[in-house]
Amino acid sequence: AACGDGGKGTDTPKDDGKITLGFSQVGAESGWRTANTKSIQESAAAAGYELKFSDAQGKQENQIKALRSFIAQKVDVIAFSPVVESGWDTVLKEAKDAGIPVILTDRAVDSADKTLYKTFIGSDFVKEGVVSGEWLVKQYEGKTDPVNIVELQGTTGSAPANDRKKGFADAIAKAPNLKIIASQSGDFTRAGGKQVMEAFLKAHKDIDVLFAHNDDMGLGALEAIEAAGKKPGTDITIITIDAVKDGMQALADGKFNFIAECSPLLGPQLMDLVKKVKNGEAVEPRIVTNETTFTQEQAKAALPDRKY
Ligand code: GYE
Repeated sequence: AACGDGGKGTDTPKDDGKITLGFSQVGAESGWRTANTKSIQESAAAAGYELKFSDAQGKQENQIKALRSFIAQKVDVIAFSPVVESGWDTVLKEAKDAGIPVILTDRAVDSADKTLYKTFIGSDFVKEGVVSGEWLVKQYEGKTDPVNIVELQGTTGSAPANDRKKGFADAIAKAPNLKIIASQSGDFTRAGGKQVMEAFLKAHKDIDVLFAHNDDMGLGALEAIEAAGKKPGTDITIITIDAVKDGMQALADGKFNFIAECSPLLGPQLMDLVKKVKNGEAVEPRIVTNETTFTQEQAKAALPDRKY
């Protein structure tokens, strides 16, 4: 110990009682993600936590590296939004062995061992797909003509892509004339949505409906549809998920027809959970976000107060 420091030494990090949270984010692929990152950063600051924030740029290998670095740094709690569902058991076991509690935010993992994480906070993605499909079935109620649907899937292997696809397919199965004629990943980005929609429009002359797993891909698709000389929202019915500002604007403008909301504002609830698991308190294993749906009229009414 250096002279004059009371013999305490300076090489061990001092515990100032501040909670250190390591958070590994998916990336910055969409408006949803930007709002989610902001919510997490702002609420960590408001809670007085030290936030170690890491952006995985859409790659699972980067997330695994970030989690290992959080373990090495002995953070109090790790939270992350897993890019894809599978392949987490080994690193989650490492965190568990190090005695660091893990919270899943936004997206699920498919690990069979549920003791590898304390809780999972986020939306019910299957339900978002179901309400989207049910709305569409209702639009064609009493009609038997074939309805051709194209689908823009989210990131391959991600929980929201898997679950939204399933929920939507289950809901439209009730109307045999509603058929998905093409389905491909646009990776949750505007550029991806535009590119895949261009290919869909070239391959299929008779597209009635677009179901996009998020607003951003729908917004990208708008450009492709307009460039093909068609009117989005009229010639092609468009359903998306998220309800970020740009998506809500497109809905209010009549270019989208329906949005199932998915809330990115997980920060405040996450910070409460972080404190609880740090203190060894019991938490619910699954916390589902509250959300709604929007028609064009509802979007017009909601837009002025929309925060993101
Ligand atoms: O819907 C999409 C984002 O995991 C819920 O990821 C999230 C999804 C969201 O890129 O826009």
